Amino acid sequence: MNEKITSWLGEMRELLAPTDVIWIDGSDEQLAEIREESENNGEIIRLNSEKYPNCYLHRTAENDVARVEDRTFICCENQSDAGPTNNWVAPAEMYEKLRGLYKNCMNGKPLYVIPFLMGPPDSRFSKIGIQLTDSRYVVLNMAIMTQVGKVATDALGANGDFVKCLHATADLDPENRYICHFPQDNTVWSINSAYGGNVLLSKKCLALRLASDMGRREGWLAEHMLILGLESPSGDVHYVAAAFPSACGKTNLAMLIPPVQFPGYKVWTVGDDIAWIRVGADGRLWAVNPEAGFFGVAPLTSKKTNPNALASIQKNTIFTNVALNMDDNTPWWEGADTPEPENVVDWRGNVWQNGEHKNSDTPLAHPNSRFTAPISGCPCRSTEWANPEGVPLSAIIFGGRRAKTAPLVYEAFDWNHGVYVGATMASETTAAASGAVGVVRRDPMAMLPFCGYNMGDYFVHWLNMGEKASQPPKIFHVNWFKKGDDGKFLWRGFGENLRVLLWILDRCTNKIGARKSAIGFLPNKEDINLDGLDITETAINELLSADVQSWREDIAAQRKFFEPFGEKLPREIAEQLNETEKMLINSTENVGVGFSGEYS
Ligand code: SAT
Ligand code: MN
Repeated sequence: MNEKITSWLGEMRELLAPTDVIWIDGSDEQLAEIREESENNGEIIRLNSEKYPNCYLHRTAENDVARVEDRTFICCENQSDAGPTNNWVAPAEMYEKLRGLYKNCMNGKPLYVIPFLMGPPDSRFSKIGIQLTDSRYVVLNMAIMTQVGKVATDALGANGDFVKCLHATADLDPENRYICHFPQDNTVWSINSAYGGNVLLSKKCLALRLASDMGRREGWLAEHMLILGLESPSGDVHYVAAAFPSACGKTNLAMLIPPVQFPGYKVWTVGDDIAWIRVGADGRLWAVNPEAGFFGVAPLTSKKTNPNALASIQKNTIFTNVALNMDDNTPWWEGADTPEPENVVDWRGNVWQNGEHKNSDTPLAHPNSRFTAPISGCPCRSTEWANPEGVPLSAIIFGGRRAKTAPLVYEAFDWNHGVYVGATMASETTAAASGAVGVVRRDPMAMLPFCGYNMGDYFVHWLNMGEKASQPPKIFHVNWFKKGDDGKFLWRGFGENLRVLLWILDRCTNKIGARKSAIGFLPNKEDINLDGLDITETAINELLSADVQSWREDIAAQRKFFEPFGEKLPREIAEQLNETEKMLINSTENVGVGFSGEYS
């Protein structure tokens, strides 16, 4: 037994006062037993065993349905190390406050101890955590999202280090809900929530907030990115990592099915949410997905939008806050393939019979309802998921939801310009976090809620990674969500996004040119394959250009966002911003952004 575990566990037992301690060994028998207990206690509902074998539904408290960014803290010694975008409290003060809340909170309940491994076994990328929790729902989710039990304890050995993760449901009091990170102690403490990213501490807490900080110290990156492999008809596979904010389509892009006009192309999913990225011996960037499952957004998942995700969630899946079709005991959500059920229980547990919900405009499934499904059940999973070396990246893509400003796709001039493009990303907010939806906010590299240290230092670290990599990937920006004057999306998205991925890879392999503009390289229209796509000339022109006026306004917003970083904002980023502004001033209003006619 690893002594560090014994002493930590002793201390935690004393604090939490559970009745019992149960080690999760990862065996099917043990997990089946926990599922049965949860079912008997009403914590999960077993779904139709024929249509959805080994699938369950769980409902959270109504006030506990998304990440809570305002209750999430980085507790390092100096506030300046957390930076202006993180909530901060000094570690001693936060520990003391939380100890009061945790004191005896597991009275009458067992404590589950979940050793978990993130990343392929025997890989320099991988990390180990141990999560303590009183929630069986958390145990069952962690067993899907990570590799739990023996595989983790074996990797840990007698002396290995691990991230100490503590979660307690307590009484779900939103006023005392805290998600706290202590980077100096490799520790996460979460209390008074039982929802997703707040409590599956492997995910945003370890794999992004703490890992980003470890990555800075150890020379690698922990990013909020999907990883996919795009296979061409000749059989070559190129890998791409893409960062979009939560609920902006990472899972859909990672599992894309090419349109019929592209026979022989195939997308392989390595990951849908998180990438750990290191410089390889060959000077390229190599990435692994540290997770073993998907925690995806259910609404709008259908045969049309994402058949691979749909296939992945037919078995061994936990659904959270979706609706329940009472007639056949199956899950349902807005945007599903089947029509709204006549007799249905909504995500809150309210029953609607004989079609009576059809007169209501409240959604049946929560907009942030989720599925937790193992990657092993995904028809397009990449065999490279388990490769201890990871996969080499040809391109990095940033993107967000922007109704107006950003074009469908553009390419950064070089690595440093790409870091500036990532640092100035913005997106309309979604239901994945509590708070207003649809408001544009700046979200650098889609990491605003997940960077565990000062984002100014984070930009420096990104710039340094480009220096260390002699063959860094090219950097791009995409926006699937641009709207026309009629308020409708200009681009169909989903499978059609392959057309953009192919343009990106053609740029990476230097097959085609592009137009140089103030914001980056824009595609020549003829280089994006639009075969069989029903799209007007006006729409495509609109998609492939950017409006100078709204970019100038965006520059002002970028400056405002960077202000609080003060000295921490790297000079390179400030210079890129000034340079872009200058080029925009020289651009004429009518021709879009600086169509200088230059080619690259
Ligand atoms: O709830 S999670 O943080 O895991 C999902 C997300 O916001 O990306
Ligand atoms: Mn995410």
